[in-house]
Amino acid sequence: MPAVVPSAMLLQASLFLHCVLLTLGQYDICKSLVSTDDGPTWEFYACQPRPMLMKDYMQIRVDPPDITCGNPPERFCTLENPYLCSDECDASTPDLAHPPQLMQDRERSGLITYWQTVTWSRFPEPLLANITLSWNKSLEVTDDIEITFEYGRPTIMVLEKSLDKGRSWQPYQYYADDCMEAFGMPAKRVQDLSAANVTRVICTEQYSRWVGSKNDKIVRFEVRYRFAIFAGPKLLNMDNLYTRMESMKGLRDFFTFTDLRLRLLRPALGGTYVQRDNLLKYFYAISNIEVQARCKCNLHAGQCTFREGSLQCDCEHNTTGQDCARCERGFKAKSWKPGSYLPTPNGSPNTCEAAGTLGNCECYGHSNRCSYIDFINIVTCVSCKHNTRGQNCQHCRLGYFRNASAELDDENVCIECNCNQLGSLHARCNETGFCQCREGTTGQKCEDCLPGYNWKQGCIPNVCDDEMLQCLNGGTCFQNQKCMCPPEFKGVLCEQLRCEGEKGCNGASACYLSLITTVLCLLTSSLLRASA
Ligand SMILES: *[C@@H]1O[C@H](CO)[C@@H](O)[C@H](O)[C@H]1NC(C)=O
Ligand SMILES: *[C@@H]1O[C@H](CO)[C@@H](O)[C@H](O)[C@H]1NC(C)=O
Ligand SMILES: *[C@@H]1O[C@H](CO)[C@@H](O)[C@H](O)[C@H]1NC(C)=O
Ligand SMILES: *[C@@H]1O[C@H](CO)[C@@H](O)[C@H](O)[C@H]1NC(C)=O
Ligand SMILES: *[C@@H]1O[C@H](CO)[C@@H](O)[C@H](O)[C@H]1NC(C)=O
Ligand SMILES: *[C@@H]1O[C@H](CO)[C@@H](O)[C@H](O)[C@H]1NC(C)=O
Ligand SMILES: [Ca+2]
Repeated sequence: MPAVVPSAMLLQASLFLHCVLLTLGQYDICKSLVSTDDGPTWEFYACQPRPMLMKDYMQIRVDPPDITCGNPPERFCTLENPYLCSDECDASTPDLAHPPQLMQDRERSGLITYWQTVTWSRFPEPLLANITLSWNKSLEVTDDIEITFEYGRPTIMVLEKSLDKGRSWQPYQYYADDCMEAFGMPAKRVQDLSAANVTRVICTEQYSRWVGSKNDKIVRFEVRYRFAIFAGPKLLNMDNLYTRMESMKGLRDFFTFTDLRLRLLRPALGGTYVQRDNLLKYFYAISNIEVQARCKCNLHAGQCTFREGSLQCDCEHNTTGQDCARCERGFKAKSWKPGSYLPTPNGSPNTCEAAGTLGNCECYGHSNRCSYIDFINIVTCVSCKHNTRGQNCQHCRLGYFRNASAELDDENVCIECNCNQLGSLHARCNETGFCQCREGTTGQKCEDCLPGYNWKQGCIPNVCDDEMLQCLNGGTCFQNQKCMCPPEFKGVLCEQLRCEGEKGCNGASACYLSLITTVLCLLTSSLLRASA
């Protein structure tokens, strides 16, 4: 059957091609020169750098700093044979030292090298250590993260990640030999996740149980299983994964980080309880941390290189920045957008465009649309974003003011005035962010009261206080609005006597309230009247 042969060969050839494409990776070219009727022109595609072994670029920090063994030199034993305690850790002897960088070295000689902690001699105080891995660059993990433990895997640990270079952290996965006991979480396996809950943070018992220190040394953060939910068990259908990354909120971010942190909370115990008579067999030792990832370049770079101490995307499409997250100067006719995996297979580059390509209208990156207004013959930006307004989105909207330290094309160029509604006359503020205040009100946002005023849904003048408007004759000031007078006084500041008689208190002199003085008082008054 000669006819079959070519088609089988074709199939083989196409399979081969498929494999080549897979190893090359999709989206790996950003542009190509194509010939058209008008001569050769550039065509642009969404592109991303290849995965790399990120342990070559990571900064390791171990906390607390004195957790590394060997200073002073220390003996340790093994879980399998607790009577075999000959090994020594000594930081001052290169052959016996176990510094943190042995977690990322390449073990060319075949000799396993590892970082090791002090032993748990302070039991029952917990033996805690944090290992922080930093790249100073957003990365997208592309394969399982693998941490290799010598002498047994921890019985409790947490993997955390940061998306903002270590400013904030979130848990990535919990590990324990008993998830319920350690974290109050039911034990799950990544294999049990589905499309609906693929980004769920779980606790797993798969990598913490005692199986002997030599049998299974690896603690894994399973990326391939999670990819397989969309791309199939052999990850052949990556297009489907990429499509989901575009549409499913949080999916891309789930695989993104700038830093990782291992929180080691309890060492391997050898499958039983802690034996207090030999604490020299409890410690942590890590020989390798494998992180395969690609630089996050927002689909605007096909390469990522190590420059000036950090990984940087080699940005195309006239974008710039460590992650290609901005348009280059002079290319801000439209606002920046990440490239898109869609439509497959080449995606959309969403290139930044030179000011001028949209009918000479510069919008400083705050608008993607211009419109020609016929009767006044101008081109103007439409729907300016980032709280800007104006023909070129060059002004700030009402209620916002210009950020003096930001360029006109910065997303943060307009800052909200944030005038206090009760204290200010309106929502506008001047160029330095000062609002216009109502009477008695002060402060940049009109949120404070001048002396002699107090805040009560706006500043209202004081009736009394402890300084200028003191209550007299022993009265006390109630909430700056009322003098509480003793029974015999009245008036706003308790300045007047409250008399029982009808007329006695009209005069300037004070009258006394006894019967006799009332009589005297009446007499004096009538005398005065008579003499007048
Ligand atoms: C490890 O980091 C956590 C924060 O994620 C912190 O609360 C803890 O104190 C650190 N532990 C050590 C031993 O430094
Ligand atoms: C991190 O990367 C940024 C951007 O490339 C750079 O400006 C900064 O100096 C780097 N920081 C460190 C600690 O390397
Ligand atoms: C995820 O969803 C599947 C069913 O869709 C369920 O069996 C599994 O338990 C869920 N996993 C978690 C961690 O909630
Ligand atoms: C930047 O834009 C210019 C003009 O549109 C174009 O010729 C050039 O190829 C672009 N550069 C890149 C790296 O895309
Ligand atoms: C002003 O702009 C600078 C530069 O972009 C930015 O770092 C800062 O956060 C902005 N200020 C405010 C209050 O938004
Ligand atoms: C804004 O108002 C404040 C307070 O009235 C004033 O000190 C400042 O000079 C004003 N700034 C400008 C630019 O007018
Ligand atoms: Ca090593």
